[in-house]
Amino acid sequence: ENSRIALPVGTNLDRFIMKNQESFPFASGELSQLIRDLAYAGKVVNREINRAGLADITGAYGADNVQGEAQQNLDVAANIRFTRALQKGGEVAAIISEENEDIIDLNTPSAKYIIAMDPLDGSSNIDVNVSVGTIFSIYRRVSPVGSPVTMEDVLQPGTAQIAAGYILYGSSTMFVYTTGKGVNGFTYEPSLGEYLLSHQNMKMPEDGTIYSVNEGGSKSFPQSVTDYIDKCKDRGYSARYIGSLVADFHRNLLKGGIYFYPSTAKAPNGKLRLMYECNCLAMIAEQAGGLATDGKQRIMEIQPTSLHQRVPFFIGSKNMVKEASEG
Ligand code: AHM
Ligand code: MG
Repeated sequence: ENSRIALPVGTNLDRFIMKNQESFPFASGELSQLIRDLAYAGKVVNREINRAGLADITGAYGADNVQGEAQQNLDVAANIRFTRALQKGGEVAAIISEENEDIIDLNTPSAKYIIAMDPLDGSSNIDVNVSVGTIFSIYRRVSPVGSPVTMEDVLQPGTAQIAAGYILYGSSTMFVYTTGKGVNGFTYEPSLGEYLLSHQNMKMPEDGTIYSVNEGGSKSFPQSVTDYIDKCKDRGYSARYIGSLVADFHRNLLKGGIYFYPSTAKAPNGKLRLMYECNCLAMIAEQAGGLATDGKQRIMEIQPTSLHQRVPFFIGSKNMVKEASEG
């Protein structure tokens, strides 16, 4: 099932991509370049995050993003960094981003790929020095190359992702991605400026003892969800909630656990966005042996109808997600 070439721990990301590109589903050189562009922009964003407490770039930007949330300077900076890197790289026809209401058409009609991304998720955590992340999905456009990008190109279900990944700006910075042949994690070595292979062929434990949910909303959770939380408590599970999706997911990926954000009175469809938060992590989870649902159906099979649509989200260790989703 995992046909990747085994490479020693410490192999750098560029070499890893090069050695494995023959197993990519499509024109390999272009997808390789695209992943390198994302990784590079991640280094730049990492540098800016590390300086956030020093440089005059923290705090509210004075504008709201499309969801009406206070936008932080670093959200804007990260959005610009990634967009610019992808524009220069030339492999991407369009981007959908949490920070932009409409499709960002890069005016490169001969490019084959579409990116959905949240350039800086959990950014309200930056001012308090807590981990944040970048989330990305890569699709191949469905309309003919050379023609203008269409809504159909961007509104593809998660099952159509050809690659997905995240960057976690944590106590170490990590780049974790999949092209559909397992999940590999690279840790950033800042003095070398390189991501080094540190977590090969990551597998999520099928069971776990961690549950991650903002229980402050539990008065309006569906009954099935409060029942599940009670079961977690009866079993003495640990509650862990950072409030940064990538960080919460990453911990559960390594240790075994479940993250969920169900519907609430405040957020009737849940809070998280299907296109650039849920699908990506769902692909990583499934590639690592885990599962992701909206409480009923597999996240990756949901046909998206709008760019910023929200869904209830249950993700993590297979058996835990099954139990929480059964209702
Ligand atoms: P954001 O995209 O505005 O940063 O919101 C997403 C974040 C996730 O990282 C996190 O899991 C969730 O919102 C936390 O929400 P809450 O504060 O309601 O628990
Ligand atoms: Mg987000």
